[in-house]
Amino acid sequence: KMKLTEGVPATKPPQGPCPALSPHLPKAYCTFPTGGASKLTFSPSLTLEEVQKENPQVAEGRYHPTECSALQRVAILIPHRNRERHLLYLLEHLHPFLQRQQLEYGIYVIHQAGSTKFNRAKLLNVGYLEALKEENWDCFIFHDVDLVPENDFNIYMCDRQPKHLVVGRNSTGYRLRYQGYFGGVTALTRDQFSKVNGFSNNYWGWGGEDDDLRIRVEMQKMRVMRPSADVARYTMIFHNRDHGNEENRERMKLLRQVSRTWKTDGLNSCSYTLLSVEHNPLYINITVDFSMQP
Ligand code: UD2
Ligand code: MN
Repeated sequence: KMKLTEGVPATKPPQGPCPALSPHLPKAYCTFPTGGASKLTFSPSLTLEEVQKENPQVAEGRYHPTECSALQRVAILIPHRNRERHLLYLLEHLHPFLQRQQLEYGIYVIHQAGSTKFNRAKLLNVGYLEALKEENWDCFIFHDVDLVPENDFNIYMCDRQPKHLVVGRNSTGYRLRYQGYFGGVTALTRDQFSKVNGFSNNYWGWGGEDDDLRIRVEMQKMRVMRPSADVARYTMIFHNRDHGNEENRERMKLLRQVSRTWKTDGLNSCSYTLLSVEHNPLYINITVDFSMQP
């Protein structure tokens, strides 16, 4: 009789891929309407140290499952200025959320220095370019700092088409704001994003940049897809319009020109002054300045 251990190497066998549906997701998805969903709470006394303690497996903003090899390597890109509280709440919820989905991921916060008008889209272009310098990420999630996902089945992976992850949020009665709405949180593969030449760099202040990206996507004959409404739910942490992010009055004009400008305005023309790249325990902080164009 052969001994069972015979021929078995002492080292661990190579890891298989993670399953299509993570075993860490709640089992009760069928128990509508609460399956996989949670009522979110935000504690005003929460500190960064506490969130760090809760996430010992995260190192320098990155994590990968140890039990299997993740199906996608995902970079989360968060445009940021002067929203420290929101960032803390988002980190608190996002790390465990992404780990339950068995993703390999890195969280990048792209911080705009100075007081020039805020430029969300350009910050996200910077995030894409800088993140690719340190890892060949498969998938990019462009993520507002103040949106926290409520349902574990809202999967932070890319698909065959660009994905819009926000159907609804608390402040708008969880309904889609309008048909072509593409704001808040979107997921595009490395190739989908480079195919559209990224975001436009020319939207200063609030509004329009998300619609511009949707037009780029449609011009490449891609189709925006969305998870179902019961899954694609977010809580937006309450805020007023920020100083330095006043409504962009040029946006309608810019939106009419996309078909003429997209090829020369985007990833291939994104110039910026990189001030620092810091590897913090829970996120990678990239600080850029847009006031002095190099
Ligand atoms: C909507 C969209 C958002 C974007 C914006 C128009 C949703 C859920 N979100 O958000 O994706 O298209 O309209 O530009 O529809 N930020 C800072 N500091 C600032 C200003 C902005 O960090 O001073 C960042 C932050 O990540 C914030 C995001 O930019 O979440 C969007 O700005 P907002 O939250 O003020 O705009 P909102 O909620 O109307
Ligand atoms: Mn917001």
